[in-house]
Amino acid sequence: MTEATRPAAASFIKKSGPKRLWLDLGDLGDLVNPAGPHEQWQDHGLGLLRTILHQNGVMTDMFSTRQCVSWDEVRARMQAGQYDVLIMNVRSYTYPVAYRSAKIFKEVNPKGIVIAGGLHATVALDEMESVPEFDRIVQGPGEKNIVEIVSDPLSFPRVILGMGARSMEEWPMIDRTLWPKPASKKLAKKFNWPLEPECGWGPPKVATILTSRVCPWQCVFCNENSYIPNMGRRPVEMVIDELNYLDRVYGPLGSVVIHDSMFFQNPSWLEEWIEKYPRKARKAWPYWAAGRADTVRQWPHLFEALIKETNWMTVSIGFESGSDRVLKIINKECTEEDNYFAIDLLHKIADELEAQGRPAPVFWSNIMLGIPGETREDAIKTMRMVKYTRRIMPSISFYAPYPGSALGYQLIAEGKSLMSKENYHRFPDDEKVKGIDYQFYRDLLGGKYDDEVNRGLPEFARQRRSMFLDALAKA
Ligand code: B12
Ligand code: SF4
Repeated sequence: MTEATRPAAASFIKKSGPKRLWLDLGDLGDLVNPAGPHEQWQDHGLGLLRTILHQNGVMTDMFSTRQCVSWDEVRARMQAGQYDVLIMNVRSYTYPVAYRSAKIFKEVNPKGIVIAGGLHATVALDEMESVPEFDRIVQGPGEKNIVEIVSDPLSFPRVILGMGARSMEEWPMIDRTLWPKPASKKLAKKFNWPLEPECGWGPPKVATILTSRVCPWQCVFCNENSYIPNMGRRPVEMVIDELNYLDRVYGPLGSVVIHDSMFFQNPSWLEEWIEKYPRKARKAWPYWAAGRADTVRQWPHLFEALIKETNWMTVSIGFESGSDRVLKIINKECTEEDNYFAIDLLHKIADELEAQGRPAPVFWSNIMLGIPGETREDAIKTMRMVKYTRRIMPSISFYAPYPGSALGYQLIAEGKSLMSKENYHRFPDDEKVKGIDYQFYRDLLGGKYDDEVNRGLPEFARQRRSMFLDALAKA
């Protein structure tokens, strides 16, 4: 940062101390009249860091762009608060909102300081450095030095290396009342704040929770372990204690969403979960959590026990593709065979449970279309796999080249990404990569190629729906 753009320390600190705003980021109106259920999830980064700040006496106000219906409202709320410091957790998909908010903040208070941390600062530093409104940019995690950074940002250089905990055991329990509230009466009725609303994965009230931080695999569209430092998993007992606390204080809980990128890893932790969750939790609430097809095949007994004994009722698997060619392109390290093994195993378990009069688990199945290098035949095979899966909530998206991931960086460098700071992702069928025939994919999801998709499928699968446009998710 040049001296010309560096605000003088004395000019920003009021006698009463600086007034700080933590701005929760998301699309306008998502906490008023949401476009969908997933835009209502709360931000654990914000929750964790505000909890740490407040426990250390560094107070912040907070509102959310999701609580506002226009940029004028965001401006008016910033004006009314007379803030000196703006703090944000910026992910690539919230970068456009962060960028615009920082500009408005500086228009309202040119002497104010903007501190922007979060994953986007780690994966796209150049992009953030080129925006003069970001006074301090924090890369990496922040739990160990957020208090110092926010207390005295000007004593740090413009780009700061955040410090994280070695284990999630060191994280305090999030004070969920520090999360934004739903901003309309209609939404408030079913939101269950400070818990979260139902989204079709399990009954309300819903608690989202994290037990692990990083997935060790290296799929080229994701590779989060190349930019999120590894850390110890939260001990099983701490997870259960937190859920029991939430149930007692804000409950009754109906279900849980375990937001880990990869829940189904670390067999010894999972074995302890199987032993303790059904016994020590006030109720073995059904939950949503993520796994991989190859490890389901590697540890089928563990998979079955988790479903039957701990109520892992919504099994999220990133199948991504039904074609070995594409699975290789994306370095998924899973094969078509692994995918079909996992699908058949879940069918078997679900049939058994249903025969006993118990609810059957379903797949939340992540599927990507439009990966560079994918042929029409590959995409048709993928839709064939989707139709074959009997108990499925498909979540299909057009591949999006996020910075941080190997394939994302490559396509950005080649000038093929269509994602920009004005529009990282807005609508599910936004076109994200140059040279992809999106019309073919829309036709495929619209059922135009159903005859080809049906080829070789058993009768039960042929009879299933051929239109999947409604399953297209934001990515
Ligand atoms: C839970 C989750 C979701 C949830 C909820 C999101 C939410 N509201 O929080 C849902 C399911 C909705 C979701 C959806 C999507 N997600 Co998501 N999601 C995650 C996940 C698994 C965990 C996020 C989390 O809570 N982390 C834990 C908290 C504590 O970490 P954190 O927020 O990063 O904060 C830490 C640091 O960044 C830092 N920090 C943050 N802010 C600040 C500020 C200051 C001042 C300082 C000092 C430090 C600091 O300190 C914090 C503590 O260490 C991450 C992967 C991951 N392991 O993080 C992906 C991830 C964030 N998602 C990602 C993506 C791409 C998406 C989607 C676009 C679709 C998709 N491909 O998955 C959608 C779009 C969402 C939308 N709202 O439009 C990417 C983002 C990539 C990027 N470059 O930003 C990630 C990294 C996964 C991946 N590898 O692809 N997601
Ligand atoms: S896509 Fe899934 S398995 Fe692959 S690296 Fe990301 S979280 Fe891990």
